[in-house]
Amino acid sequence: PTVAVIGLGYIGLPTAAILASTGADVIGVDINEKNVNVINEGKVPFVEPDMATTVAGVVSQGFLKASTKTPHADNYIVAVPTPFTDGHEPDLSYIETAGKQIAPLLEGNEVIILESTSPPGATEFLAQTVLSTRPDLTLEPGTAQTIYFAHCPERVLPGRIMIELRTNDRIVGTLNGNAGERARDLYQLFCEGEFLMTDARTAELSKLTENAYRDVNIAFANELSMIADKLDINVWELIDLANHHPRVNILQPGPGVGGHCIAVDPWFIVATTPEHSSLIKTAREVNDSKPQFVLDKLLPQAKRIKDVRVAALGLAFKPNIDDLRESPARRIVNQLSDELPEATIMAVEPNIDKLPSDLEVRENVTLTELYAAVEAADIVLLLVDHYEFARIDRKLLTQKIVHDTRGLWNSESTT
Ligand code: SAJ
Repeated sequence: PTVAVIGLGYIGLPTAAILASTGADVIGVDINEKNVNVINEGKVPFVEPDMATTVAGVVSQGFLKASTKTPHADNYIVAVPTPFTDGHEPDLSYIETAGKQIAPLLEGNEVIILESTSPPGATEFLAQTVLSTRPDLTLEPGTAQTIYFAHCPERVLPGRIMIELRTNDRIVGTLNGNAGERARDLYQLFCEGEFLMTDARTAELSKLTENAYRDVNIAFANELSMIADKLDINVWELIDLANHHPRVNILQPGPGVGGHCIAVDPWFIVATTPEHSSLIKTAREVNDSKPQFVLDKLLPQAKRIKDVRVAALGLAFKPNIDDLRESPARRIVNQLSDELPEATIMAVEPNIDKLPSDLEVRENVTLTELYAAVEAADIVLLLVDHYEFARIDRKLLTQKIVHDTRGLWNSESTT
């Protein structure tokens, strides 16, 4: 089959590469010319375990090509961003642009699969965008002018994408005709998981439901951490005790929720049905309030120390990755820098070798090696539970004010 994958980001590129590795003829399309060139050289623009070797292989064999121009293909996979606006409303403009790019190329009988995490109704919106540009085409199944639309949300975990693309079960939602079956046939080339067939709208909401479920559960843990702090109780011990109950399984509190999925997707449900989404909305607000809670605990102590030195351990949004998107740790370090202009803030992030631009411009923030930072610090603020931090010599932490937001050093933890 010929496949065009629109959007070569964290999902589009691994999907394009894995499809190409089955022998499918894949063209990956992206507006970022630099990334397109990098991929055509057989290299990768971001780190994901095992992806680089797959991309190098399929590019050298000619199964994967990248381009800034959308080609004609029998199958289109749309994996573009679906951000939200300042008012927490979904922004479907990238989906709209993709639809307008594809529409003029269609001949009839193509399958268009929306993979981007989307609010309910987005697959239909993509279909309407295509049809409004091409009124000669139709959703009515079985004609020579029919275009088939399906929603097939990805559910892979960053850091395990190449494995989970093969092994996860896959939800496939049909908008019209046998679109779902045709999408399934394509994904079956590489996916060994079970295929769960439904309609497009249910598929859209199921993906959002999974991430909202996790967000609500993390919010419960985060709320408990604030309650426990007020009562001078160790929240890690508290959760461990409660989790011994056979039907209780509380997640771990932290400095907030980051990444580009769990901190975003629940808002799509809230925006669609605000009158019935109070729990989901409150969970988002609880998780979003956690960075400020960490700062409110830390700042009064820091302000009492002259020329205070803070070691901020971790900038990524979760352990053992280099992804700083929507990271609460990064937000906290930025705000610390604002609130403590006289302080020295030593950021430690073993997975990057250069600070992101928002931190690099700050004079009081440096990227520092772990031991040097901890040794020099008055305050040690643990923000990400990277495995390098777990192994640190505890003796170094005595005499320091320690804020362990992840419970990594459990007994010393505060927030
Ligand atoms: N976190 C906590 N406490 C916990 C678990 C996580 O504070 O007990 C925080 C993490 O530190 C991080 C955030 O939550 O800041 C999200 O991390 P995560 O590992 O829960 O999830 P993501 O964002 O990497 O990936 C999620 C996954 N969804 C679910 O587990 C339901 C993944 O399967 C999805 O494919 C992905 O979102 C996505 O793309 O939607």
